[in-house]
Amino acid sequence: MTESRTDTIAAISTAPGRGGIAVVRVSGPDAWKVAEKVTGRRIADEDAGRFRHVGMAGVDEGLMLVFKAPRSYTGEDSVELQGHGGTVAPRRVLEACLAAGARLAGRGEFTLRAFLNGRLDLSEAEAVIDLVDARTERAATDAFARLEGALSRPFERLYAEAIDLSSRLEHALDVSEDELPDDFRSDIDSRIAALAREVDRMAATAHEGRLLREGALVVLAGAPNAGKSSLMNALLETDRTIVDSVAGTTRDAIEEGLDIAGWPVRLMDTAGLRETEDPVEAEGVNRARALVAKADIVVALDCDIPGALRIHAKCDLDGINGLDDRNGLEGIHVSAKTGEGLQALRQAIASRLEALAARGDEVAEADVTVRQKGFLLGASAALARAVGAIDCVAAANEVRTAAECLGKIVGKTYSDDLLEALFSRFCVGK
Ligand SMILES: Nc1nc2c(ncn2[C@@H]2O[C@H](COP(=O)(O)OP(=O)(O)OP(=O)(O)O)[C@@H](O)[C@H]2O)c(=O)[nH]1
Ligand SMILES: [Mg+2]
Repeated sequence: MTESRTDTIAAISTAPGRGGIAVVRVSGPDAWKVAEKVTGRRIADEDAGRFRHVGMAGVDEGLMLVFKAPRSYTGEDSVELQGHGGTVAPRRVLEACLAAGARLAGRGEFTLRAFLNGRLDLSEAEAVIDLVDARTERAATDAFARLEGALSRPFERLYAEAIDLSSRLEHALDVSEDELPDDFRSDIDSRIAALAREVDRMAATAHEGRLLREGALVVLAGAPNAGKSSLMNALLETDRTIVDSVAGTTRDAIEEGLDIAGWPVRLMDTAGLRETEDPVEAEGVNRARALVAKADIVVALDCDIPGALRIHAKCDLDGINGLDDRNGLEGIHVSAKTGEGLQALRQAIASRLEALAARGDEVAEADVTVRQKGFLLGASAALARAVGAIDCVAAANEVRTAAECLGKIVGKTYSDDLLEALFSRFCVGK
């Protein structure tokens, strides 16, 4: 972040590795000059928005797409050089751009410039990284809605209201009390309280946001040999974890990502719950208990765990070898061996996730991030203090604090630290 924000930057914007094409992006005041040197072609205003077939510094050939400020992703003059993919060709094109005067871009620096040039606000910039990171349809839909301003609009409204309240209170400080209407304070207080309710309502949407971005933690738990590892493998459709007829096979908790009805899920296989003398297994059991406590959803195999989704495993064995008396066969009947009940289990997990994410009567268009929630809570606390404040001076101070918190969400006010924390999550080239 200490780098200049007005020089010309370049980076490979496509994923590394084998691929059909790769895109080198150049942005900044000298972007066109850099591209002219690399391609040996003159760029004119009429080239903006057009592809041209070009050679690239004797190392590659491909298409050049020219953007003229402010009509580009960054809001600056930009060029995309689309050459052959792979490891070497794009790197050589990038090196040619650096030799022609560009600087290697830092993480998220193209998007940072887009923010600094007013092309998007901070909540939209966060949506960009979440869209790139999205692992499921649902997560991508949420991120795209935010990129399109689904959160920016309500945040702008809250910010504008806080600024208006703050300026009214500050105006009240400049005039004598009898110039103010009788109900001035009670009016302002009820508007502050209404704003606080709005802020709290938005903060509450962070929960679904977390489920979508980090994935829901779904923990398989039960006695040794209950069939947890087999069920994990069946849900993943791979042989991810070791299965054995010896009780106490799994010790470490094993995590794997999975898409269940569009929800990103972190599925965990755990050690069978029992008292044991073996210190390694005992540690595994402790970890399993901790995960059960932390889980968004616990899938309990033939055992009772409060709040858990109970299932009856190995149902293919029912009626064979006198096994049909196992714990009353409660819950969804599932067999890792035959696949019976797996779909019903997925559906049950999905509907629990829906319920976890639902917030009363109203479904928000998109959900706030953890960063945004922190500022919303800061604003909420300041507004609560403002309502009870002894005089207009104190109230004005608190409302100003709330406005600053809200301003940081969209980037009305920002510090280098804030930008650094946000954009360091990006990859180079975005
Ligand atoms: N018939 C049948 N056998 C199963 C099924 N699921 C698991 N088994 C068998 O039950 C035994 C234990 O399975 P695991 O998946 O290792 O059980 P676990 O709960 O992970 O056991 P620990 O890791 O020791 O706690 C193995 O011999 C599996 O082959 C099933 O759906 N049907
Ligand atoms: Mg196991």
